Amino acid sequence: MTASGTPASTGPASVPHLDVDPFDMRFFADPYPAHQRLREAGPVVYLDKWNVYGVARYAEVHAVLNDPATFCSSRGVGLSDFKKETPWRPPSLILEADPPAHTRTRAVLSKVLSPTAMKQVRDRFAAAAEERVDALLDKRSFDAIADLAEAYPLSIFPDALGLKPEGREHLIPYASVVFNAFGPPNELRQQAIARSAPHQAYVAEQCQRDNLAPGGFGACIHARVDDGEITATEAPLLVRSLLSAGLDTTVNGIGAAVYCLARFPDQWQRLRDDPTLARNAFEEAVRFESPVQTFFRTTTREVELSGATIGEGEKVLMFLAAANRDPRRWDRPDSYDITRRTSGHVGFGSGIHMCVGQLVARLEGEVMLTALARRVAKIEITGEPKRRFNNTLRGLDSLPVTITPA
Ligand code: OVV
Repeated sequence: MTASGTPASTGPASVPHLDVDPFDMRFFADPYPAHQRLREAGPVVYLDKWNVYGVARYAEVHAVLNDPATFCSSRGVGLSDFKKETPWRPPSLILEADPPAHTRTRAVLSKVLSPTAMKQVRDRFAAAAEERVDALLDKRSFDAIADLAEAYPLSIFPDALGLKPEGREHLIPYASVVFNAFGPPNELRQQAIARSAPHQAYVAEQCQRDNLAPGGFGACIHARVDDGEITATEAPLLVRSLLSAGLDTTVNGIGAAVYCLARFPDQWQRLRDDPTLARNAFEEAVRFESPVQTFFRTTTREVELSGATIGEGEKVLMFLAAANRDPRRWDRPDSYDITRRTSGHVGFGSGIHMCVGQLVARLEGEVMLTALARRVAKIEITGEPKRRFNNTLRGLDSLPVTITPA
């Protein structure tokens, strides 16, 4: 049956067919009514626009994420099936890999971004957050995206990686290409890839061992070559993963948190009253806005999922953002509540591929929200927020605000 109740004429029977295009500008402008339709249509749906299965309920998104043998990543986590199409760039050795290949590369990045590594950078990250907030308090009125959500991660993450100062303007554009490329061959993806050459050239060069400062995350990855954990060919590609996934994601995570706190003054007041809530306020923003909206998996065999039969070699689109607001899983899912028990949200994924950089993201979010809570009395939105359109990332292009000192 289609969502309108008529029998489907093509495609798999027994699952509801929907005509929604989750990569359309109108969808991005307000995804929530469509997320509800997707969840309500059934546990598994079929999207005729792109010929893929979809899961939007928490239980099924969680189940797919936690069965990586059936729902694999090595055929790509975008719409493109690497078994049928040549990837636009050499595949990621961690994101686009399955066990056993994934296990070793994951262990390397997991160690490089470990709790111990966070201890080493914490004071620097916190001082930079305080400096940024002080500079913004001098301005009073600014763009919370360019001047805060982008400026703060740009002031710490490239240095933490060990990148040279020149060419850093390529970092966000490169990540934007990466996340657009997970989508279907729409205008966003095609334009992004068409213009990607200078960004790709920059990134490839910076991933080389000689271009990464000692002590940084990049040098730490290359150091694993010396004890034989990875090869000299693998190291630059693992550095590439940090350049791909480490910056634009936190830009949109911090942007989401500031946008939430600016829109919901009662939650801002609670954070001011108790700045130790900063880490959970950030986590709740990741649940509420889901900066990474979707990922795909590919089935390695015929599988039954919640009564639906999915054949081998099918793409399954996971709506992380819809799962994070599924009323079957969350009380008052559409409320931003900084004291909510956020654990279990899938904004960072779940299972063996769950965000390997999550401690970096949380550290950045925590220290920035702590600095804001301690120094700022009020955040007011003073102009129309503008949305940034990307096939995978959800966030704003601009958010005009005025802040008042505490
Ligand atoms: C999670 C993620 C997003 C984008 C790129 C990569 C990972 C990568 O490993 O390159």
